Amino acid sequence: KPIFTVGGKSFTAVAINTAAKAGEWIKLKLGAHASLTQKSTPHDLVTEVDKGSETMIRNLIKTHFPHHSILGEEGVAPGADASAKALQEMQDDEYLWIVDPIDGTTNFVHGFPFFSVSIALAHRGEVIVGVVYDPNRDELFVAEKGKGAYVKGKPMHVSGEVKLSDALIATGFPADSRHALPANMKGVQAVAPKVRNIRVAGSAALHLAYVAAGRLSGFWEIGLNSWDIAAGALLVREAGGQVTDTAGQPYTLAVRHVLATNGAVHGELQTTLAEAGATGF
Ligand code: 2AM
Ligand code: CA
Ligand code: CA
Ligand code: CA
Repeated sequence: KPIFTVGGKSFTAVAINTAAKAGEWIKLKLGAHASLTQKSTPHDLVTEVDKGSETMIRNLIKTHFPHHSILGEEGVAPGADASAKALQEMQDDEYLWIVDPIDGTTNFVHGFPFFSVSIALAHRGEVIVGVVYDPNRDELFVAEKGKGAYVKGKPMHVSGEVKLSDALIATGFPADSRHALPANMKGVQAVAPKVRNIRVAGSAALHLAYVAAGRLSGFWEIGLNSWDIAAGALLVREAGGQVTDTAGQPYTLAVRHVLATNGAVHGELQTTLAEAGATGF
């Protein structure tokens, strides 16, 4: 079934095995009081487990595809500028793996069981494989471009709500909240009265996987990086949903303000964010 192969080796199989191995290891480390360091701010944390997971993922990918490029969160200096620059330098590479070794580090640190491993493979800037693994529920979300999206091997599809008033919408407050918080508050204030309810669970990649699986009608978050979004964006698209930036422009790897929905509520949610001045900061 997997289509994208080199020398008989499936990209997707490597992505799946790598995410599963890293995720199982992370779960073993949960509650083990990994040593904690601050990155850019007191809200921006990294643990030895983030770094260990990224090293494991890099080594596994390199074993199979030594000539591919790898962009991973913990391999880049903290801050949006360094992240954008690293992406810019690598985004035109033939094969680029985009890795978030733990998406939801704050949750991991607190033992709140909502975090994931996110691995995407881009071919000349276009995502062709996306895998998000939730070790707490042992749920693996997989998509290949043009081949659909799957959770635990079963096809998944976005939800059917057509009205915002029937929609369950997630958002996120990235650790860079000093800059993003005013827009976050404006967004929540405008969206909350129009939807069934809002969730803020702390892993952008897993929120996107939940949109793909039909468990959320939509998700938006501003101030993210390529590794938070790349795999999840393909999941949503291949599950029949829509992914743009918060201004409604097409998704690319450079998008930092993301809007992903079941498609039906996309326009209304985008307009609501735009009218509230909540599409960025
Ligand atoms: P992380 O856990 O991999 O850091 C939560 O709202 C989302 O924001 C998570 O996906 C989280 O990813 C991300 N995030 C955390 N700190 C961030 C920062 N300083 N800048 C941008 N995004 C961040
Ligand atoms: Ca982080
Ligand atoms: Ca992340
Ligand atoms: Ca991370």
